[in-house]
Amino acid sequence: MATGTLKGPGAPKAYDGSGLRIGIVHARWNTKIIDALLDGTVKALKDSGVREENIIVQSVPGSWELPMAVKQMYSASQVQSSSSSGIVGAATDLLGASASDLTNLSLTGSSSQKPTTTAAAAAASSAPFDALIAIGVLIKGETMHFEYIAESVSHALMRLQFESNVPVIFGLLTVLSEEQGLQRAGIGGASGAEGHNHGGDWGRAAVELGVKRRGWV
Ligand code: DLZ
Repeated sequence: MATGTLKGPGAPKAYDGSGLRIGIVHARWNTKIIDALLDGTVKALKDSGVREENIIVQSVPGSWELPMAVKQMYSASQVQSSSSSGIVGAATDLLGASASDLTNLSLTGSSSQKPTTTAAAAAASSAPFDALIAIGVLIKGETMHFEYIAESVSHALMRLQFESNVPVIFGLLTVLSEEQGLQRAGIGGASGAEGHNHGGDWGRAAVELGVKRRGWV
């Protein structure tokens, strides 16, 4: 993002994310926009030093499912980290995946999830997440659907971070048109303007909050 503009979080300060473990949950609705946002988020995490094997990506059908997935993902990582003797497999989450399923899903860069091979998973940290990022794109339609989902998901994600004491980055775009969504994913639309990929801001916010959570000094 250009510095000196009115909007945005200001010139990014570089935080070292090399010791962090970050979870991303993204919805699959509005896939083209989601894919670009996910790419932007992951790139920012990597640029901040977060190791690829410590970026865990999970997907859910739509934005409505994000809060439950964030909650389950964090719980699973806690179980895994506190387990030294293989109890992990017993921690089946409400979405139908076990803790090990969730933590072994690593980078795909696309909304079609594929589990990684065990090589990356083996090298991965098993610490609880330092921050989680929830990514979704809600496009307003002709019914009240948008309002109900936007409001309840926002409240649920806010509540989750207070209850878990883990930062949950708000990567939910609530836009009035597809064009607005494309622009906020940095891939433009019919207007030709490229826009700005908000995923980059979310990745950097996760690293900043993850680092600060370890000690606000
Ligand atoms: C049903 C629906 C609609 C109409 N629109 C969106 C949307 O714009 N963005 C999104 O992420 N999800 C949408 N969904 C799906 C719901 O979030 C949810 O997945 C379903 O209602 C099933 O619970």
